[in-house]
Amino acid sequence: MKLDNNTLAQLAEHLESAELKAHDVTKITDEYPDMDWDDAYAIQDIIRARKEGRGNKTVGLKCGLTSYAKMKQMGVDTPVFGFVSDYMACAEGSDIRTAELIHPKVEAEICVVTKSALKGPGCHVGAVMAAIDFVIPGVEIIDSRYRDFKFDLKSVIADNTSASRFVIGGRSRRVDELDLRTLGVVLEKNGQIVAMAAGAAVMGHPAAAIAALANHLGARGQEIPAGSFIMTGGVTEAIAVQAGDSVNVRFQDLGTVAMRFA
Ligand code: 0L1
Ligand code: MG
Repeated sequence: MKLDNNTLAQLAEHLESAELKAHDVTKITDEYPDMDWDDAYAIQDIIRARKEGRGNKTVGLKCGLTSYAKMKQMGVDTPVFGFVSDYMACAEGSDIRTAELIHPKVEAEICVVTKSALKGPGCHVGAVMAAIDFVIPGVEIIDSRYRDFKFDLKSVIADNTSASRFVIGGRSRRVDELDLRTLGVVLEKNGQIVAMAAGAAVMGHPAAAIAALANHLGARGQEIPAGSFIMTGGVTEAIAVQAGDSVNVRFQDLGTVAMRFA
């Protein structure tokens, strides 16, 4: 760790306040170029503790920057991990209020709920497949607090990987009814197809993203508990949205997830 506890707490307050007040900030590594990966996750942990301290429940874990399309879009090569809170969940078909957001983008994500715990190191796709209870389609609305989505990996980890809103819809399926690698996803904005991909776009297999999450947590002495909701990361690049847009994502064998931006 390169930052002291006061600085970590102050940066967490700075980033969470930007989220809750919907205003952008410059990336924190501009001021703290020496901060390390542990500092970045420690700031994210403080943001999580602040939310939980106010009574917000942490309702899921997220993997980000897991598809080659997203890595290319953002110019990075490493997945990142974060969490989602109860107030971030939006009902399928609902209006999402853009006034509460800075510059939202949507991502189609294959999500799962686990039935047993997963613990790294050494977690692999087979262990993850055995631990998945069911698969459910989702859309994440990311909203980096950094001006123009300009950040580096440490800054974005501290900013809880741009987590903002998410919508779960469609239908859930048992994992043995699906081939997660060939599962097709078509993302439409205002009736036009704007992106499409298959599950294998996510690290070759969406379960590989969950294994990476378990190994990341394992290195910090933590695990993925049974019953966890996990978002495996956008299968395509993220698509910018604004008030008036409608988004419809068709997931092969899993139905459609739809929302409007108001
Ligand atoms: O969920 C994600 O893939 C977001 C990761 C953070 C980077 C971004 O804001 O695009
Ligand atoms: Mg995402």
